[in-house]
Amino acid sequence: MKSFHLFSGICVMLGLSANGIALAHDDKTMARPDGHAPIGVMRDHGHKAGEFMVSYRYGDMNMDGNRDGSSRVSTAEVLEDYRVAPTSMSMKMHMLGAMYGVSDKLTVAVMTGFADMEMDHICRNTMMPAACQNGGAFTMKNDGMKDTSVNALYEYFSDGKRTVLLNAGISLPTGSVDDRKPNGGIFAYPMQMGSGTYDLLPGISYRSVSDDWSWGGQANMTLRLGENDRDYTLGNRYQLTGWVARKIDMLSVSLRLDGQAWENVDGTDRDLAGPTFMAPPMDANLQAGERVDALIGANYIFTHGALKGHRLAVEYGLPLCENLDGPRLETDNRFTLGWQLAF
Ligand SMILES: [Cu+2]
Repeated sequence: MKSFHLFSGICVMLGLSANGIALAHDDKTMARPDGHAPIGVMRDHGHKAGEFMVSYRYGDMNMDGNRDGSSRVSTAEVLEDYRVAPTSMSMKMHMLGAMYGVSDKLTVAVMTGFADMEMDHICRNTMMPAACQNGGAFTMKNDGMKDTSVNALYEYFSDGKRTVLLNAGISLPTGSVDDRKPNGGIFAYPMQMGSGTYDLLPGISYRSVSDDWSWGGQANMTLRLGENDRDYTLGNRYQLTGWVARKIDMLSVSLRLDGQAWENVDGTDRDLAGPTFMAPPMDANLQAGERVDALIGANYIFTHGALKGHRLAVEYGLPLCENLDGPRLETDNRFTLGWQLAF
């Protein structure tokens, strides 16, 4: 549980070296596939004055098996300390975005989404709790609206090839934090839809293009303000990502490293106060973690016919390293499919 700092160095270095490559060198002409970052990256580009863009992303993230620190732990080991162990979780997300160029330098972007989550569990014995009596295994499901972000993206620097974009955003608590299970109990933190707080979203993106190549990087944070009406604050999140893309006509393929770290919950949901917990996700002190993912992606832009101007993109990623204040479910893969249209 506490081998965190040594490991964080490795994770951060992986993240930094990726960004190091990116920091070497934009293109105002968005009309190339890699004029936008890989689809898993948001708030990476601005628009010209008066230009609109709408987007849709489908995201799928799968977690399977538990991890404590950087080591795998078996379900049996989790059940030594808890009556219930999560075994897997899937999250499917539908994300909608709109962007508008207020001026050539300033773009506003609004994003919201809907998520569908499922978590499978196994019980230590089938007597307790009531949900366990059906063979010792059960599935919890929740779905709903996610938090909504409003962002101002400002082009701080551009020489036509290189661009630095600053982001100032706020996340609005449109996602619920008081969803309940069929038995009336409150869902644990990872099964809630939102943060319940207004969160600041500062960030900076860099992008550089050459004839056939482009590369970029982005750093951003989610800083929680105050406490939600369930008496807690989700941990802040920090993200550092860097990518390289190769343009082949109207297609680009990309490789990306994505480092993320998130802190523990501050406070506790008033119905999850402890001191003992039936399952790890209910413990506010077992929420933090960090992960570095490697992702491969492709962007395509249509330049002719009825679909002219439409963009399609995919990205698939696997974790290279992951360290959790566990035991917690580990992430096994993530997938994003997206569509974008500017007009
Ligand atoms: Cu856009």
